[in-house]
Amino acid sequence: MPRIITVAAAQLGPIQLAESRQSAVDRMIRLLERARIRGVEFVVFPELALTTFFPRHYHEDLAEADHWYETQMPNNVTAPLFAAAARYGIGFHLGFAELNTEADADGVTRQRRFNTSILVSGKGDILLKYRKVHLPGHAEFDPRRSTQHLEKRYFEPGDLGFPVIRAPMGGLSGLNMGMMICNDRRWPEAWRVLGLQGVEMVALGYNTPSTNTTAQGFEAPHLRVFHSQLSIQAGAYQNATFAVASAKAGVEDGHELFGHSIIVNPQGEILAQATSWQDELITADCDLEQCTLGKTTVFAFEKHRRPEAYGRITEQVGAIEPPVWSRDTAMVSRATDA
Ligand code: CDT
Repeated sequence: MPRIITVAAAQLGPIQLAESRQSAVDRMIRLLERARIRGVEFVVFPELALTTFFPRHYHEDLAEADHWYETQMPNNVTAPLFAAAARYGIGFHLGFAELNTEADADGVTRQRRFNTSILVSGKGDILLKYRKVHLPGHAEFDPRRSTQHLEKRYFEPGDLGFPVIRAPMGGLSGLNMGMMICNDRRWPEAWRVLGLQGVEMVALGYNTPSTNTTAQGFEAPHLRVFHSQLSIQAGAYQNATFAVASAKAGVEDGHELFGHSIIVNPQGEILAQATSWQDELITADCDLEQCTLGKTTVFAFEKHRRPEAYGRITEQVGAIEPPVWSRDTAMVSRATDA
């Protein structure tokens, strides 16, 4: 029985500061309607899809930013999106800011803020939640930047790891699905943790500025898209998985996001790519059998991985400079290698 699923990246054009969540949800429902006509079974919406990319706006008092977050999901505003998806039998991925109030072991309530995404089934059930691990940017206002990127102020690093679930999706009784959010795509460790759970489909939302205001001339704008696609294509290939990467695009609050949403196969090839800075649906038929080649040959992890050589990946955060070469260190290194 072939395992084929039709998927879409539902790119969103800009959501301006004053645009309401209700309007963003209406736009997403229109994209779902187009998805239904094209026979799509799973749709990926971007990171922080309900509002403008608010981490570019500085609030001294964190509480002043609380209106950007969702305290429950679904809620009154997003319920129509869940209902539309269930009506059409289409599963979806949605990124949003999560404000969670919880009591710690001592009974003290604490507010926790995460950059979150969820996978929702074609029946409207939340199947899996992920909280962004790799938060880019900075925590304090940076006067040298023309665009602030305050994710480290507004979110704490995700505490759920990189989970994968075997989920019913479209006509398939089970599909191994995982998520990452924006900056995560640049980290091979994130892909490999998903790969080690047999992931077959990675849903990924992003908001990436077209220019890096701290690059000081070392990163031409065309390289920004190149680096995004390089990371997604390499991650998909090296873990033998499909990836559906959906962007926010265009000029939002005066700041440009580069779009270029893509769907990638397990060979690392781009199957579909957005060409506008608007709301745009790109689709592809994904034959999951295409994951088998990589998973059973070059990237048959159980045969070829050598975790005993990868200790630094989990033991160390920053780079540690190597010893300076000398005849003595060369001898030591030969002795250690032997
Ligand atoms: N949203 C997000 O993670 N954006 C980052 C921009 C990094 S520039 C500070 C990205 O990796 O695309």
